[in-house]
Amino acid sequence: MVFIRDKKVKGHSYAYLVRNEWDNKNGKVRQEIVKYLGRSNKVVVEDIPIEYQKDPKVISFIACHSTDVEKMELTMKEEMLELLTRNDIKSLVDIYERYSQFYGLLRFYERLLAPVMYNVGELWASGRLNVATEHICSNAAHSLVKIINERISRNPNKNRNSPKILICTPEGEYHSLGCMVIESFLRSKGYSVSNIAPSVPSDSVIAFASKYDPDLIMISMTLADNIGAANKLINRVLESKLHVSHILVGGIGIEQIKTNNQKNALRKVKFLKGTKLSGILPSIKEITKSGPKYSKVIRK
Ligand code: B12
Repeated sequence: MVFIRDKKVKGHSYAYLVRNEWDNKNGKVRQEIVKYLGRSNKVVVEDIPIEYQKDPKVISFIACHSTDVEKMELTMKEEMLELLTRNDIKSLVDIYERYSQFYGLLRFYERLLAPVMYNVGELWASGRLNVATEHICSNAAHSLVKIINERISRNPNKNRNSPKILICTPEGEYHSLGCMVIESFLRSKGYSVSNIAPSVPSDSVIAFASKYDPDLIMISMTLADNIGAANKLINRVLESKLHVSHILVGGIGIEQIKTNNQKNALRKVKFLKGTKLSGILPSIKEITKSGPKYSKVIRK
């Protein structure tokens, strides 16, 4: 068993990788220094001998002390890509647990899972990853987020004053991981969320929403080509008798699209360009800040 000892000298912390060895002669545990690692806040995974790099005690020490977290994240992203291609869900959950216990769920999605999936897309687009392996990666990522969501549902953190949210994609849009990730994060914050992605015809969205009665609808668009379907859905929601106060549209597919902000503001539609996961909660809070009971637009 190894651990990292933190030794203070003249106000500075220095780290030593230490191994516990059983000493048969003395009948007790002996501590042996494996490696001097230098200043504690500068220790990175690469400083650790390879056989100990995945040790939870080592990872947590680096996470707590290192100012060079980016290097650790880089290593974790490489590891995740490899695990996704092998569909190794157990090890992916392990990385999620190791990372999120220090940095939280939001950062896990934003700094590890999403960038790794974007990388999968680039590797596929440049012919360095075949379609089958891309699909394996996507399926494995979905399985991981499903497990995380099940864990969140077991420890609900319901906030009765928060708006009810419906997440969907326009018809023809099959990218659904972004929706699952948003669902996961909002649920962890106590929101009541229904995620009906991917690709639901507008009529079915309206039919479902009439029963669920959401305060907000979030539309996720990954392919710019789906703007027609997204507009159709927006118009159908606005024409319906749904009590929806706002429709938020986001996802990488809206980046290149020209939007008429004035017209959209009147229609209570917001295109949130460049909004990552961390920007979603502030956006929701901004439009619902008028009070906890949160005024709905009632259309007759
Ligand atoms: C997995 C994947 C697939 C899977 C999807 C499976 C599934 N059930 O989701 C499959 C294999 C089906 C697929 C198919 C296709 N794909 Co694809 N796919 C991807 C890939 C690799 C990852 C997507 C992903 O999971 N991202 C991770 C999530 C977490 O990120 P996200 O979706 O962006 O969501 C975040 C933010 O955008 C934001 N957000 C999202 N929605 C919303 C909504 C609101 C309101 C807000 C505020 C914020 C917000 O928050 C989210 C969380 O952080 C991407 C690569 C990429 N760059 O995204 C390519 C990619 C999107 N696909 C691409 C293409 C071309 C296709 C196909 C056309 C390929 C083909 N020829 O068949 C088809 C189209 C299918 C369809 N009609 O939808 C291209 C799109 C290029 C473009 N610019 O148009 C990409 C970019 C790959 C590439 N580099 O070329 N794909």
